[in-house]
Amino acid sequence: IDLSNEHVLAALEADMSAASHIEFNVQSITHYPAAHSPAHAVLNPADHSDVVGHVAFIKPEAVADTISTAIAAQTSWQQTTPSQRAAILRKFADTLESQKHMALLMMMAGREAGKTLPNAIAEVREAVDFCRYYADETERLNLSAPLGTVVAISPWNFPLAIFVGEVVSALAAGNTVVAKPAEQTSLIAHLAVSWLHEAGVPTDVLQLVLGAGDVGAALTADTRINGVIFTGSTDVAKRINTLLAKREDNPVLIAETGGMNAMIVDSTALAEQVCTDVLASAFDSAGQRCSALRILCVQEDVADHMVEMIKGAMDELVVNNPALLATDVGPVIDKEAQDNLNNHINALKQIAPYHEVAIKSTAASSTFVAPIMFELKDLSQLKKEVFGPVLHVVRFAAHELDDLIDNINSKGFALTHGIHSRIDGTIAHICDRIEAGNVYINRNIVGAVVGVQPFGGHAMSGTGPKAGGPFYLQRLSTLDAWDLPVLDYP
Ligand code: TXE
Repeated sequence: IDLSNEHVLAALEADMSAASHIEFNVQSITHYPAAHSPAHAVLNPADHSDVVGHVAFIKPEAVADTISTAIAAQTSWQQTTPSQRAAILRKFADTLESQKHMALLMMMAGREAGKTLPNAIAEVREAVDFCRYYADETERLNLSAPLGTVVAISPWNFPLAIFVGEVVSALAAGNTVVAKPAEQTSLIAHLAVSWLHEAGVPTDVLQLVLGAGDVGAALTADTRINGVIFTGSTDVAKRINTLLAKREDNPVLIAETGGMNAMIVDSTALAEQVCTDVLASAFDSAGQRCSALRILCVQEDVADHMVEMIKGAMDELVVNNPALLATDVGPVIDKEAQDNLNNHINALKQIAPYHEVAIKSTAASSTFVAPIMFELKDLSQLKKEVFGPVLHVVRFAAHELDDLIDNINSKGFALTHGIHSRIDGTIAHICDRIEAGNVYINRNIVGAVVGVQPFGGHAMSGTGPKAGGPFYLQRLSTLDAWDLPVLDYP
């Protein structure tokens, strides 16, 4: 969708506002509708007076039946050809892209997850890209030896893209799937699964179970499952890993978890470019991306200038209801996230200078957190992963570069980092020493660019293989890597 085209924008706004008054009432999509708790209301994080819908969670003791259903469906799904499965995924991708469906998804990403309009579009686009990429991949690899039944557990911060990416990768490889989206974003996941069924995935091949961590725990504890695809916190990934490691049959775990991502800026960097990239990397999606920038390291001779420039740019950020076109930063997902962030922010305010953005929203009840930049003495003042619009700046002298990199590495995460420099030698040196899945050079830090730039980390950030890359589907099948055609990947 071209946001610079007035006609397209007007049509989209009309579609979105027509959809914005709908209340969605959903429960899991399984063969066992009775085993649900009473429904609870889903509130728009930007304005709690907007009730988006009602969701009934499945009872944890009922999930064993969904696994039995998925196992019973394995044979028929396994007998489909890669091209038949690919055709279904492409049909689903076309559905997502049609204006009516896209407007509904964007409205839902805004009302349920607090996404701004550009973020909501990016979300739909990424989901579409995952479908088409994994459709192509299953045909290229001619995949016909799936793991069996895979559980897909996803987070709320990319409630459509990550959810769809996990589900369609497992389906493309020929697995039957039980999908559990984050408890905060059941509604958008429900839309996606309904449309996957309409596109041709049988309802027992893909089931949707709605619930919180106890439901995820029950699914992953079922010893009949053959694999888990998980995106979320490092703590939960460790728990799932412990469960699966107890089994002798080696179930597969693909986990994508957190990060403490840094950008190193030396004195040769282009200040304006750094400023633009820092704002996009740290505050886009209200900082709720595993790849978001948390630590900005600026060489001391340019630090004053750079920090002043970033403060000026921060003052231009519009923090408001994401339904408004002018909004740059929306709310954080819920009260718990807001409280966690406020605890971190209030503690740091006691010991470090800061610059904070004003919130424009006037909603009586909402979960906004003002974007904030702290100037830290050193990295020891930042103890854990922070998941929101909080940027931490440290200064370094040229001779301290290696110590700085060691300090960043010692945090234990290895997801995404950035470098801004005009010296090739410096860039190569940092790339050599820094631990990361992806390093972004002289640009903003982003996540996956499906099929072009696979995404994922190691150490506390994940297990690999990288999402949207050529080895992902292999991990979801039982074929050995060397049985498969090799792609000449750039
Ligand atoms: O995670 P949680 P959240 C990371 C990000 C941050 C976190 C935010 O760094 O730490 O995700 O998401 C289910 N057994 N990334 O707070 O709590 C839960 O219901 C099984 C990294 O939602 O881990 C939800 O569906 N499942 C990233 C899912 O796990 C359990 C991209 C995630 O919840 C469970 C996005 C249990 N015991 C976010 N407990 C990347 N690296 O790509 C909870 N769940």
